[in-house]
Amino acid sequence: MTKRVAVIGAGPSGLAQLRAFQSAANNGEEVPEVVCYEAQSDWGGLWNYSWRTGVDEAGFPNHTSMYRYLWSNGPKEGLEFADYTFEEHFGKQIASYPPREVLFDYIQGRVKKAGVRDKIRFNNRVRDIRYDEGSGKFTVVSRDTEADRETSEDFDHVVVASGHFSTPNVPYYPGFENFNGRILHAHDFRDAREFSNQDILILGTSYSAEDIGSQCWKYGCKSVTVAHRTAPMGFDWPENWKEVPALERVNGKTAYFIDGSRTTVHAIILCTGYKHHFAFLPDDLRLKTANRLATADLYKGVVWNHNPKMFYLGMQDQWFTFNMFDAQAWWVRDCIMGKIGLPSKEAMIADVEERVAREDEGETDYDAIKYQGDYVQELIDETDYPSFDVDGACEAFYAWKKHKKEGIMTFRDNCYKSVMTGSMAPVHHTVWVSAMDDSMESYLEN
Ligand code: FAD
Ligand code: NA7
Repeated sequence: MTKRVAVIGAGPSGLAQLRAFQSAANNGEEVPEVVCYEAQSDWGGLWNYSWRTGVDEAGFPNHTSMYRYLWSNGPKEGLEFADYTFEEHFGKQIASYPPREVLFDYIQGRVKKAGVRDKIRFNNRVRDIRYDEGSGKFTVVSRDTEADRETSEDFDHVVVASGHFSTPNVPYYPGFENFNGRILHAHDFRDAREFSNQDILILGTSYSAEDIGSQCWKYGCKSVTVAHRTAPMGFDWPENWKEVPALERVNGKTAYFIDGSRTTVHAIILCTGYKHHFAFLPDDLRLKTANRLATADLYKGVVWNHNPKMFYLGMQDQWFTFNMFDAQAWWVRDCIMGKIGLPSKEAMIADVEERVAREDEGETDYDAIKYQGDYVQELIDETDYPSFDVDGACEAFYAWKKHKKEGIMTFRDNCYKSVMTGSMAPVHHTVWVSAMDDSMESYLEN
């Protein structure tokens, strides 16, 4: 009997899993039957933009956290697929920080070429997964939201690729209930123009805070105030941008900070991160982890220690993205196909402990980038995923960090060399602060 594998989600991680199996089939190997469940009507995960906030067409939580005018927050040279380069997709080398639509197109190009769309059941939201010790199988219950019908099928393996930047972490601060303005989480932010001529307060100091603040500034908000809980971001911000200590409370339209200072704002944007949230999983299968590089309970960052027939992709905090998901998907494929064996449960637990300790030893972002690069390399070395210069990709990230320090509103004007093809990205035709049109057509005009 052919094994059956369920993949939950057709974002970059789930698509990597489909491509990994298709690549083995292309090489003449006998591969399991793969069924990919995707809640949305199209693939691409977060990159499949939706104007919707709140609930989707079927009444379930809307998945995407992406917004208009989003340009890649890191160089594309760090995320390029080793088996499908930007040059192959676009027929030429392109600039280093593509807008969302360009990356969405690139992600789709590879899986269209691989011909895996028929493996995906769109509009199918997985509602429940149970493991039966007796049969050794997982039962996956899904709702087809288009047909308004429930299905239930058995599988030998489950690969969870449902993402973890979708369920917002929403803190409460005293006075929020009486704030005379808009309070929203980054997950529901869609268009910076909504805040033009407004004074905005941002909570958080990570990617969303930096980028949503920059978007609002670029599209004409009056001022940006960013409150930090731990430490300021410390970039060389424009003059109408300030960083202040943690928020204490709000009253009316006034925000009060713990150093006694205050400011009046029209809107508060909570860039306070996301939760690993798996509404469709019972406790014995459900990953509970902080957003970090060494996730809890996952051997090699992918195998669920408590039931190694189950896998998770892309659950780490991310410097590397698309090619890391590939490295994981190829490794999981080989594990499912019996080409890679698993050690004892004790050894798998020890593996996680070692990864956590090693991550904790690192002190800087550079250490974290190298740590994740080494992880990608480790997985690639154990499969036939095309080898690439991972240290070279780390170099692109180091240069990116330096360019951000030099100018937070200019770093996207830099270009880097592809570690896949060796060619240098062209300088984009318009500097990022002046580029208001984020369409693919405009971006490819170089
Ligand atoms: P996702 O992209 O989240 O895809 C998960 C998929 O699973 C979705 O299609 C969803 O509908 C589906 N799904 C979820 N639950 C179910 C269910 N129960 N049943 C069926 N289907 C389900 N990365 C970069 O490399 N560069 C960037 O510039 C960048 N910018 C980002 C900006 C924002 C605002 C955010 C939030 C993230 C950004 N990322 C960026 C990181 C992003 O996490 C990855 O690029 C990538 O999208 C992760 O892929 P994924 O497949 O793991 O998850
Ligand atoms: P992150 O990277 O998880 O960062 C979350 C931020 O939110 C971080 O600065 C936290 O501060 C801050 N935070 C969390 N809880 C609170 C409370 N209660 N009050 C104030 N501040 C808080 O999430 P992002 O959304 O920025 O990035 C996620 C992905 O989206 C990323 O991969 C990007 O590519 C896009 P702390 O430092 O813990 O004090």
